[in-house]
Amino acid sequence: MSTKHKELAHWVKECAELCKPDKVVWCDGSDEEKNRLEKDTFRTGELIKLDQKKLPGCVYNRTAINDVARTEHLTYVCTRDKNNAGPNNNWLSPKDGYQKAADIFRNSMHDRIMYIIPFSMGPVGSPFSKIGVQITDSAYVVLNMRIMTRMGKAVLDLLEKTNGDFTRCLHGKADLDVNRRLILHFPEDNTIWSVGSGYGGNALLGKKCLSLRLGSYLGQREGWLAEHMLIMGIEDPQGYIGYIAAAFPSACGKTNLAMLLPPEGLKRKGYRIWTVGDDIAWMRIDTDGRLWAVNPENGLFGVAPGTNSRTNPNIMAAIKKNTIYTNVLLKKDKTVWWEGGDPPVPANGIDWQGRAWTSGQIDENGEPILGAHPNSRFTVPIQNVPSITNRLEHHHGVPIAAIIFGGRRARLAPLVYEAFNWQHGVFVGATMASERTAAQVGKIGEVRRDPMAMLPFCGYNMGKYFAHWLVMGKKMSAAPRIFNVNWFRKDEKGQFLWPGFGDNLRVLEWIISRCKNEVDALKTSIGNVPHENDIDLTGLRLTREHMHKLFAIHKKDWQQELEGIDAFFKTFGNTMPKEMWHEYRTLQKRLTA
Ligand code: OXD
Ligand code: MN
Repeated sequence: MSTKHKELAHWVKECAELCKPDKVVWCDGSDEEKNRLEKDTFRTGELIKLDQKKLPGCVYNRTAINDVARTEHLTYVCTRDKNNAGPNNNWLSPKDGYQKAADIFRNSMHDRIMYIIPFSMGPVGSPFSKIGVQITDSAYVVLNMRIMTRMGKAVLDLLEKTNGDFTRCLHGKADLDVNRRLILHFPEDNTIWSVGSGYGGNALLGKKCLSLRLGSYLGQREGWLAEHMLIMGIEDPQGYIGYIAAAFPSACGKTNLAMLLPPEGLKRKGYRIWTVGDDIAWMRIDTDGRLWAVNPENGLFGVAPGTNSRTNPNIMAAIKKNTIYTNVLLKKDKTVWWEGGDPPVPANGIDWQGRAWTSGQIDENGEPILGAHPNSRFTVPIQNVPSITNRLEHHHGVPIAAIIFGGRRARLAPLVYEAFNWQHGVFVGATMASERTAAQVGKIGEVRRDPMAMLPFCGYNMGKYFAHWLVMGKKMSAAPRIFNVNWFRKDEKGQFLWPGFGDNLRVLEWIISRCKNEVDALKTSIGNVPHENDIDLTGLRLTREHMHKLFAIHKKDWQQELEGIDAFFKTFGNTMPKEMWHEYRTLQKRLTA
């Protein structure tokens, strides 16, 4: 197989001349291809076949030990003008970027196969979808792209038929050396180069690189939004489905929320949840003045630790077949386990680093030795999820009633509050902050500002990104309402105050009622909060005092927060829209009133 698409053929030739693979293979997406790739990787040991009776179609992978998470310090936006990348991105000039990466790519694929993967983010052929072609020397990446995107012959046929444009995505593992690793975005050339890593977020270029970094850049130019958001529908017994899009920093439970099961106490109400996406939303304004969202992906790349039949029964059902497990514990019986997984804890196994592991082992510092890496993952087709929407292939997507922002804040933010209007909502999103998790390299627990959960993913100057959000709001006659939630508030003893998981539906119920104008709210200095009995707590044993703690607004803490926001906003200089400073000052006033 090759291609009639002249530009594509030319680009592939150029990349082959740079990387010098043994062989070029065009991926068609067929089952035959999948079987062949799996066989090859079983032979080389890159993948391990799991027990096909217990886990049909499932395979296991271990990454290099130094290659287990996104490496934000090695991720760059390469624009001609540095200001366009903004203070939120590492920057290299396109010339330097290409040169540095080319030095690593050069001859890096000798004795390797170069795979060519045509893929579509969004339904194939939809005017809202974007086509990319990823080149990679990793069969593991091909197998992941099969799950995460729509890929293969249908996409290439379309590209040839329309002689269309495509994002050039060049990926190579090179020597997996962290000192020779770069993840580069060239938005002005519609190009992504990633070298030296095989980890999902760095290597599956349709996800963070195309759908968010290049996507946000394109969204600003073309008048839409590419966001780090889950999309879900909440259907009430009358059949009304309220769709929400929600942004949380990495590893804050987006996947769990997107497919939650109603808690016992709310079962009588007969809600059903429909999962549309767990990580990325592309949103456009339609002729009805509302915001409509599609999930451009076709699979989930979820964090395994902490996932179990209580926290997420839907995903536990989904990952029983056709799933790729990465860096989890491999059990003797060729099944898998991870910390916080379903019991029983296995007595032994092989850990994510390939070492013999026994439960209860501790290291020289007395810390438990983990069987699974904290950022170990499963890659699973979205169609496996029992709660999957039937709207996945609608190019139009679903109408969004509410946008939700959230983070991990042990003290500050109440369980839920609603912004006064769109502009205030943009401020709420712009001031999001969270404690760092294992999905990013760095110190776990440290608070970092992460506006709209897009700090690592906004492909251009974030000051301009906030301005774009403001413009989008002005264009809508029926804009979604904006809320903030915090499932992670703790008491004096460090215990979580809110049960989370399925019980989060209680908060979503209030949010939907607000969108339908069914309940009033209480105005506070930071936003509107629920009246005391407006969150249905049936079946939960939470005292009044407990709820007060969940909703307390400590002015001192908020004043301190303002200082952090001030310093953060200032880093954007005069690209920070004046409306954001206006919201800052009015919040300051309300807090001192
Ligand atoms: C992810 C992330 O993998 O946000 O989705 O890191
Ligand atoms: Mn994510």
